[in-house]
Amino acid sequence: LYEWQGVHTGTGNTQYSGQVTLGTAPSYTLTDTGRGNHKTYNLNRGTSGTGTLFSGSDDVWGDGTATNLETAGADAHYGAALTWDYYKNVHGRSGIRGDGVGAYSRVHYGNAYVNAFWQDSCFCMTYGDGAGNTKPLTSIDVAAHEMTHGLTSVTAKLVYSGESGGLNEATSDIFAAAVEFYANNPNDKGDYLVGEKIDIRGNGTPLRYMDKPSKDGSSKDAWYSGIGSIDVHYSSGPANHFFYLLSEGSGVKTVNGVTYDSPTSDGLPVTGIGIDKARLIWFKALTTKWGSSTNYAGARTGTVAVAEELYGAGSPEALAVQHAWAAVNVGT
Ligand code: ASN
Ligand code: ZN
Repeated sequence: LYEWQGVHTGTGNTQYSGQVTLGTAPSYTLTDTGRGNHKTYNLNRGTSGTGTLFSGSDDVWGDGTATNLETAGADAHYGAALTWDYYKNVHGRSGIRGDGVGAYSRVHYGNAYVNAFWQDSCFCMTYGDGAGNTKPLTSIDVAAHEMTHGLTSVTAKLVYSGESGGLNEATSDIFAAAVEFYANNPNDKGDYLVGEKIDIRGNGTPLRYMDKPSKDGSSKDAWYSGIGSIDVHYSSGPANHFFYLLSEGSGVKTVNGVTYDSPTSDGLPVTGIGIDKARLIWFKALTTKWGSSTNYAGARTGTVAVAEELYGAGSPEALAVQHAWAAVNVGT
């Protein structure tokens, strides 16, 4: 009885994550009925409105290549589903607003557009196809990064400039990594790299590195007075680095086949507490301690307070938070 109202699934042949199960609605559209009716639309190179909701007769979406216009839809729909599942199952938050309502995704924005973005005005995320239209920006980490901008905008509301802007960007990179680890997709295992699948630079390197942010040539490994005046995608560096150190510790370490080498600005080693605890600390600080003008010093105060609430004052976790901030020059 009522089976027709239940959660319905189709098959996605994605470009970055292999063959996956997608939440779809009969008969058939990319409408995820089990996740707040999150929908995925095809802008077909337009730049406004929603274009058309992906629909088809066979409930199989894409063929794993960018030539098939459904493929980017499958990747985006999958990334949104993983991000939904992560926030619900790990942090107990149902949807970005916590109200059980899905957002929506738009793919094939513009012509060879090399970016993806979240907009509060539509409560939606949008993906370009990349240069040459062969590498859409629809990988898991990019989807989670953009959706997390929505979360930040309804929680801490970190202003997107100055140090708060760096923390806003870092929050998106941090949960991008957390979602990727949570997904554990065999074609896209968790890592502390951002955008390693989309080849945005054309030379196979990731967009950002959390173990040593300066590897991208622009991001900063540690805080300094004046970091608030650089681009938020670079002033995010110390917070990304903090999160890596808190999760995995300093020095050389291989995780899921990727080898990291994370320095500390004070030269003292940091022992990691694991990403499962680190992600809880960042989430609780974001949602209960920080506000629109929180800066690096405030981020430290908030995360230390949260770690003490969760694990106790003087606990290894609370000490690790302090050591990891000291390691990126956010001191007492
Ligand atoms: N993809 C970029 C980001 O999410 C777009 C922007 O600069 N806001 O950070
Ligand atoms: Zn961003």
